[in-house]
Amino acid sequence: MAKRVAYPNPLPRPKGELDQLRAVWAVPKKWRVLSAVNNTVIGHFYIGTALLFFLLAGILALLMRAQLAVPSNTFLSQETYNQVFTMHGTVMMFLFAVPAVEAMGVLLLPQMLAARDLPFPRLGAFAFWAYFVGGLVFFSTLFFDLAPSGGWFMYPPLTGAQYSPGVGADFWLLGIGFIEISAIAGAIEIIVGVFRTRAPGMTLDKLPMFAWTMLVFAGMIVFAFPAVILATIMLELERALGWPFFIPAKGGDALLWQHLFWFFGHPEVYIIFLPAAGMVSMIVPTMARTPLVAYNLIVVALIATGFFSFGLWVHHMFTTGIPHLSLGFFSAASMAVSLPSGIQVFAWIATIASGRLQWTTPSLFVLGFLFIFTLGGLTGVMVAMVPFDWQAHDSYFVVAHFHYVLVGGMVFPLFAAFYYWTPAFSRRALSERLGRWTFWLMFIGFNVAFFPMHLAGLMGMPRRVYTYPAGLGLDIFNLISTIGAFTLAAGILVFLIDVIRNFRPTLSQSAGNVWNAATLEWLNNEAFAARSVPYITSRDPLWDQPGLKEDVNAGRYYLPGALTGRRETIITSPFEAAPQYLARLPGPGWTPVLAAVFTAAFFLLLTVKFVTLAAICAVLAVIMILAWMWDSDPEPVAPVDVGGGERLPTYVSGSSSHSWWAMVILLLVGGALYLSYVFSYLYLWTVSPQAWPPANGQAIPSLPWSAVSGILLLSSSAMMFAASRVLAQRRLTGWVFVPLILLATGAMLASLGVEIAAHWETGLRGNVSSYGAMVYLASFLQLQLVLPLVIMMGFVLARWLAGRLNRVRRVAFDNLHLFWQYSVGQGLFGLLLVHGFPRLVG
Ligand SMILES: [Cu+2]
Repeated sequence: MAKRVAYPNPLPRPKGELDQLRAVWAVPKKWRVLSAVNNTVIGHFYIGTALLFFLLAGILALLMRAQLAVPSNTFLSQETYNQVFTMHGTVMMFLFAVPAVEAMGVLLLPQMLAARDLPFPRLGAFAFWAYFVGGLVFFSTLFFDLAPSGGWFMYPPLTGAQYSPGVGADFWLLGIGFIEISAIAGAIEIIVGVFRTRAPGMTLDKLPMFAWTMLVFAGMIVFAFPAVILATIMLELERALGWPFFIPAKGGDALLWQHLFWFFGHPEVYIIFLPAAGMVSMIVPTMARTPLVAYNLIVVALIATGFFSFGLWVHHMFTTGIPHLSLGFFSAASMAVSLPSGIQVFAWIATIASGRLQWTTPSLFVLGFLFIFTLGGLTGVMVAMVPFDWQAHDSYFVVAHFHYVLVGGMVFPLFAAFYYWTPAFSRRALSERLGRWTFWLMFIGFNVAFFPMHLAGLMGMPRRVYTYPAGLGLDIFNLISTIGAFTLAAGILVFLIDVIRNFRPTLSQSAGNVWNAATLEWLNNEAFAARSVPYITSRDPLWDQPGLKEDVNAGRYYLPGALTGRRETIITSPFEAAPQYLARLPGPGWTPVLAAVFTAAFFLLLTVKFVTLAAICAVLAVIMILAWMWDSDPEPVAPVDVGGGERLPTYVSGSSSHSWWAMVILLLVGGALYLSYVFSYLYLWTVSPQAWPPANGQAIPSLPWSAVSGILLLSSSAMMFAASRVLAQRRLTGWVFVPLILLATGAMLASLGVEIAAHWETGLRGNVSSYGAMVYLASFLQLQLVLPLVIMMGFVLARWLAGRLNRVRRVAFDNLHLFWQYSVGQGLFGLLLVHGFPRLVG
């Protein structure tokens, strides 16, 4: 093994090295810039789009405040108002908050970690474009009176087919689908990026706090989003096919939706808040000119918050009549989760106290955040008390509470971040003078708008009403709130003027490290991030490692050029950040854009029931994805010297490959989705145990049926293991390999066919009882795995035939194999549950 040398290499760099690096990473010119996949370009698009949705949803808020300014107002009709508040909440949560923090991660993480790019640039581009196209179409439903109107959390039975007959609810259910896909794709990118593309020497205890929070953020997405994905699948199946998951008369339960939704929805609050807290943890030390106090404790607090936030969802359901013991547990847990947030707040205060705070615009926004968020936390403890919540539930008190938490906890830190990081990406910093105006207008406007809502709520004003009669004592609070809302909007207007006047994006001539910050994103960055990848020995490298910046710029560290003539980044080990191999990355291309457009079109066409067109778009989307995957597993070349005495291989397969990591995370998403299914199955059984299975002769299929299905699954698993062995042989034996994988595919398909036929034979139907619906849902979820498996199998076969798959170059097969064995496991578990459980309890 090569000796690791951490010192900068004093030898002069070869001529033309920097020019070649620039050429390889060049951003496409003019309109072709849309085909860029580089994180800096995509990051800018991403943040711009998130801001656009923030403005659009903000305008909806102003419409609502205009309507509520005076009693008995007729500015908006009731139906329009319902659509407006539903879209305001949905757009703010799904199209602004989550994408905005993800966008900050995409833009900042590679620079912060001194990676050239994120590990899957095309996946990142795909995630962005799916969000951009789908989000805009989804928003425009408002202009055609087709927008959903059942509230952003879409409770059935209001959103079921009976009470929401139009396509509005379908737009929500399918329209949110691609946003979920986009969020999960981004989460995979971020987890693999943080674990595997850090600068050499940047061990986990030297990770910038923002990267820590993005890691927890992405991990929470992996486990929280599947619950809402399953819920949307179920409600859409109920609306489209009549499978009665949420209809009590047929054994369903509307509360199941609430459990699934809030199992996602509560962590969602922290999914938004934690990255914002991470931004604050970066800004505070710079502005106080001192290292962050209690780094380790903050990391523990972050992980604890991420963990505990999954145990609180029932506090959104205190008024639904659940047992008192559960109420006590969830009430206590809801109060306990304020402790880790408290740790962070005290760590920031201690950091500010131990340094000398510079009174800049980012500092102002941080202080504004501390004030507003703490107030929101205090009202949070109030509504965590069950008896108080019974009074305040569904009133404006709750509206005030969660706006203090979300706007205080996320929007103010985000604006701090805009002012803080602009100099790293723009020729000029934003104006400090306009920034102060922005801050004070926003801070005063926010409090004037939302503080009176606490009082209106306590006086009995309910949420989601489009008007109220005069003389109840609500008039004055509402008028003040409206004035505050427009003041807040004026602050954001000043911000936009500032951006237009001063923001000049650049990839090489930024204003630079104007705050004298300590972390690597403040090195001289271009499209490829820093000129060379430094060896890190400190948590605050630009403060503690003298000469670092000069050595990095002179190319004296790792990877000073384009060593294989392509885009590349160093993949490091997950904990110690020791260099492991050189990953070659793709350049610009249209396939991710087109794949995203077709994916969004698929979901939206399905909504308006253009099934054929939707199917065509799905096929086109798959073709585009396969086209980009085709060159994403490039041919291995000889190991290269990346500098510092480090010779790295250019190709690895197995568990150290970064794409293996991505697949494992994807399977965790699948597992979380399936666990949500198991929860729903058991939950509906407790609701109607007498119908499990129904007594009307629709028995469970006889044992041989179940056994055949299981044996087919097991044999397909065995054949894939055998195929994997064959592929590892030195002598290529295609006539064994190809039949093996084809037979495995046949067995997998047959197993699913047998399972569905067996239940159909007994006369069981999905639309008659919740039991039938749950049985067929298991097969539906299995089909969701089998379809991609068949497509991936075709892809692997094509690569085999084209000579792109062999003993060494086998990542495509390994990924398929992982996915395969997972699907076998899920299928077997499903058989045990669906065939075994009713026998056990029946
Ligand atoms: Cu909550």
